Amino acid sequence: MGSVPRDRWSSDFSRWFDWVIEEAEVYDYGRYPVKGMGVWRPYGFQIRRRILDIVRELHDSRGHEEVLFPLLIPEDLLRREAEHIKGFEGEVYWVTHGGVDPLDVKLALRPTSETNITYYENLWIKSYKQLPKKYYQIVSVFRYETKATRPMIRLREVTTFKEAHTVHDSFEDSERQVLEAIEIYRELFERLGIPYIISRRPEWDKFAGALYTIAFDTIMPDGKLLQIGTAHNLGQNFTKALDFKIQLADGTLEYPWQTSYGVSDRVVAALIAVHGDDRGLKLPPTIAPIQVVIIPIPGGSEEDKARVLRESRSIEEALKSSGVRVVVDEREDLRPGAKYYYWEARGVPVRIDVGLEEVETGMLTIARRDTLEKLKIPRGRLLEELRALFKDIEENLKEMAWNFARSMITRVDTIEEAEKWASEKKGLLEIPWCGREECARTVEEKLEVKTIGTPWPSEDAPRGKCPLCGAPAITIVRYAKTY
Ligand code: A5A
Ligand code: ZN
Repeated sequence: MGSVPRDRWSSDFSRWFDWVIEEAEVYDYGRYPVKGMGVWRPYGFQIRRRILDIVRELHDSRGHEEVLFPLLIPEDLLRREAEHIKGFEGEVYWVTHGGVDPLDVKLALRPTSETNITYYENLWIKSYKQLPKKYYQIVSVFRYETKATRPMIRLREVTTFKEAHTVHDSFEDSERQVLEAIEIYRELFERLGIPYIISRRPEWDKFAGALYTIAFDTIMPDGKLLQIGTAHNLGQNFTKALDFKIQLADGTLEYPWQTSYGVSDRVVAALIAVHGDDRGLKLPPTIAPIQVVIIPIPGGSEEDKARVLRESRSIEEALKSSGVRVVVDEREDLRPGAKYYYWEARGVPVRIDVGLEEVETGMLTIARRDTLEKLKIPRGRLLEELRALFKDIEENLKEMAWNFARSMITRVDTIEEAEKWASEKKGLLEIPWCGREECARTVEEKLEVKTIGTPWPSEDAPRGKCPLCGAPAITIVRYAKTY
């Protein structure tokens, strides 16, 4: 297993990604006259929708309620929380006119929704008895990103922004909520087979307006990290800024505590990136819009052709009625080889070749997209075998992705080793740390990496010293190049 050549996939990942989303008709990017905006094409939309089905299920089952808040936020409201606006100032798109008239109050296209959601919570929630409250919405947000924009990965219109916002009657309960958020994202990434590393972001890289940020990162094929989800404890920062108080159990009035957590289009990008190979997508069967493609192998007389086609359609019918997403590729202008190429690029997990031999022997030839292995399965046992195969493919994809991710993590104790790593290897670097920003900043500059943060949950303090200042290490700290 895992014998697929991955050269292009890993050596020129950005180009591979641009190629695969176009080849598989997932996402059209770069041809629109506005930068940072793309189009979910029908095939990509179906992948996205299946992922969102899981996202919704994970939130709904834990008492979150789906809602929809306004896209526009008046300037004074967005400016209420000082740190928040400081962080987002440079990224906000402003609506300044209604028709030809300048607006009295400029309106922001939401870069995120803490302020307008808190505004409503203040109107709706009066008492601890209504808490905890957990809302989420799946919407577009707009960020005038200044780093290089990339399809799905760094958008200016983030079209698949799931943001959850919660309210609590104590700090302890908001801490419990952060744990629930982490559990939700863990399960999401487990189900998608996307490897993840959980870190507490350093103070200087937390969400603007939060007490702290816990982030999920995955390792892309080129060794760079991609942040694929974040959970923030907002403390009372926004409730104080909006003068939102509730009555506590003891009768006193207090500002409630909040959390927020989000994922985006990046989850789809990660799914594509961590599983793919040089031939294209590899989709887990649970997500694949098409799980099985049947290729009739023509040959011989018109009569033989008709038999092959009849058998192909009959297999299709049988699978369809059992809930398998299946198509027969009956196109006459394409040879089987071209069809293989076409469906491999689209990541269809299982291919069934039906030729005259298969019709006559009742033994079907099956090809797995994940390993490119071929196997023979008797027609009579097809459904059971497929079900087992789907499970196996899903587990294998996950395992291969995790094996790669684990191979990209390096722990060292000295700065010499760290420099050696920087010149030879990619991925995630872990070093003992004294906790001082200054030391981390020095490493960032020396190695041209970003501080990813400290392990979550926190590990026992490593023995030894911060290799920069010699002070006792209080934790491990992580560095990497990032998207
Ligand atoms: N309100 C909170 C949840 C929030 O906005 N958090 S966040 O700023 O960290 O964004 C949540 C997630 O959206 C990030 O972890 C990242 O995975 C994704 N994201 C952020 N900016 C993005 C962009 N420009 N394009 C695509 N995804 C983005
Ligand atoms: Zn130090």
